Amino acid sequence: MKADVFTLFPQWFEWFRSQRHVQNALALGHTVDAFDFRSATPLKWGQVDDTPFGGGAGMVLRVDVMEAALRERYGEDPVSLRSHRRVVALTPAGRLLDDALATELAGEEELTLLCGRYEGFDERILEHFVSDQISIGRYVLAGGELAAMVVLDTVLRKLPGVLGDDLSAVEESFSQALEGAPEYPHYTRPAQWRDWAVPDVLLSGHHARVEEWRRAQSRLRAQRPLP
Ligand code: 6GU
Repeated sequence: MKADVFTLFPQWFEWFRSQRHVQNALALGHTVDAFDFRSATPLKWGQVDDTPFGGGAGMVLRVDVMEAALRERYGEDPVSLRSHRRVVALTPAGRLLDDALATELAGEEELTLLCGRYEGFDERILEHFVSDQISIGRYVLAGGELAAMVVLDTVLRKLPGVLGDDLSAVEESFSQALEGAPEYPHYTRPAQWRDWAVPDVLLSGHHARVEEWRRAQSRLRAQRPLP
């Protein structure tokens, strides 16, 4: 996957890139590149946003600035870009990110993420340049950067070879393998700590029974969510 992030804070993504599973993805030939849309602005003084027409609080990212940044990177009219590449705007009111959406994005060869700040994007950016609007939850962050990292984190770990064991990403909470249910509980050594014992079935060496117990636990957690 070739992931491009457009942001006012490209240096934040240097930290993101240093994470182990992201490093693994990069070593496999995937890319995560951050572009500063301030560096492409056609405006004097590096301006990227402006006050909203009609008045009100905050600043709005300008459509001309976003167009210049996308044109510089892709050498084409951003209006046609979204017909052959997912161009995602991170917006609090967008489609909620879940495991199914992450799996869908992991199937893309190329991905563009646009991070807004302040009051967000000029509506014409969303209308004409963007194929998807994604939110990571119903609350407002100061900018889309952390949301972009959340999206990339969950997408990159699904790519083959990125986790130590590819099966880690198959049978986990909310996955298709568990029919969308939360994952079953895990235990490791010591088998006994204080008076807390590991469930006997996990020590039985009986694979089929372990499987059966895990499915049942997973289903139970789906019915009774954790407090
Ligand atoms: Cl994608 N962006 C911002 N600014 N806030 C958010 C969000 C995104 N998702 C939840 N809150």
